[in-house]
Amino acid sequence: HAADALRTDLMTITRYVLNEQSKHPESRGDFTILLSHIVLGCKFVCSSVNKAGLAKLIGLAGETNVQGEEQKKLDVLSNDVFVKALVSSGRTCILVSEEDEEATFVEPALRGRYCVVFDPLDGSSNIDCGVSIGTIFGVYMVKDFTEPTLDQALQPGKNMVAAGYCMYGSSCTLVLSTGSGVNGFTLDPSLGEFILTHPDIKIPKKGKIYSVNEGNAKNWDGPTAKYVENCKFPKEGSSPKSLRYIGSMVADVHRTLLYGGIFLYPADKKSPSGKLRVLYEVFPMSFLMEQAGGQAFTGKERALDLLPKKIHERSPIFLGSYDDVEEIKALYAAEA
Ligand code: AHM
Ligand code: MG
Repeated sequence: HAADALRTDLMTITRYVLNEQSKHPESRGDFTILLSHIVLGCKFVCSSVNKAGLAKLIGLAGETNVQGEEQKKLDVLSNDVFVKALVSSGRTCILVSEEDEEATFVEPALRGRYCVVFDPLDGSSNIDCGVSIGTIFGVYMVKDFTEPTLDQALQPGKNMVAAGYCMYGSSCTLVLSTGSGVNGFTLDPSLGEFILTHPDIKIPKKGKIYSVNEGNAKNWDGPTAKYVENCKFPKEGSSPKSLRYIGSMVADVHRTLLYGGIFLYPADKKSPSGKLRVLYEVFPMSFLMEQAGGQAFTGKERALDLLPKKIHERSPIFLGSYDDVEEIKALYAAEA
């Protein structure tokens, strides 16, 4: 009985990654260990996010510390947990977090061969009203980790060995790619384990949804404006697309991945490089999109080809279903 097997033969995320690794004889289990520390961070943030609305009301432990200081903000707390979990894994040498201005270089005794770039809690404007937020991460391999330097964190996205996000939504979902497809895992709160629920995610080739902050429209460039115009007033014979915009990249990208369509955070006159950060927002999401059969484009080039010069650099981004991104690429090509 297939259904019974699913209920009793649980494919946890650790088991899944161990299986994957056994295909690579050179692998020493380092990635599995690193991932289990990332997963720990996600579980912690999930539990904090779930309690966030109650913290003020019932005075959860930790709300005020012994010195009577106010509870740390959720994004700062999440960052502290991720940094400590990653350092203590003994598998990282450089960490780049949205929350920290400078990169963290791990002390020699705890160094390992991975560089992790992450946004511990993205979607800050949605925290206080209980709307979905998420964690985004990307992993690079560092050649010489005994002497880590900043440029080892400044590699193009195509060099990533893994990328993923965890969405704190109606359920807690972790989506991961280690470079051979995309898989989704859902946290079973009673077990405290992520279970494979969305094997081998493929994004529909074409979608019916576009996702963008249209409030910026007056400052858009020609191709972006034309694209969105086409979504609303398509050529005769095709129907208009639906607009969905949460304002949490993880939630907007997750929906795009599952339902198809396009997510845009374009450049505009006020922010000529857009808003989203290359290393820990644009790259991991672009990596997942390509692995799921979609595309990610900056308005000039394939997003994963970008070579960032600074750790907090921004880039415009258009990502999603293959055909939909093809359309915006054509509009930019026509203008060039
Ligand atoms: P944040 O890092 O301050 O949370 O900002 C990133 C978020 C993304 O999750 C989302 O895609 C975007 O900002 C929404 O921006 P806007 O409010 O300009 O539409
Ligand atoms: Mg962010």
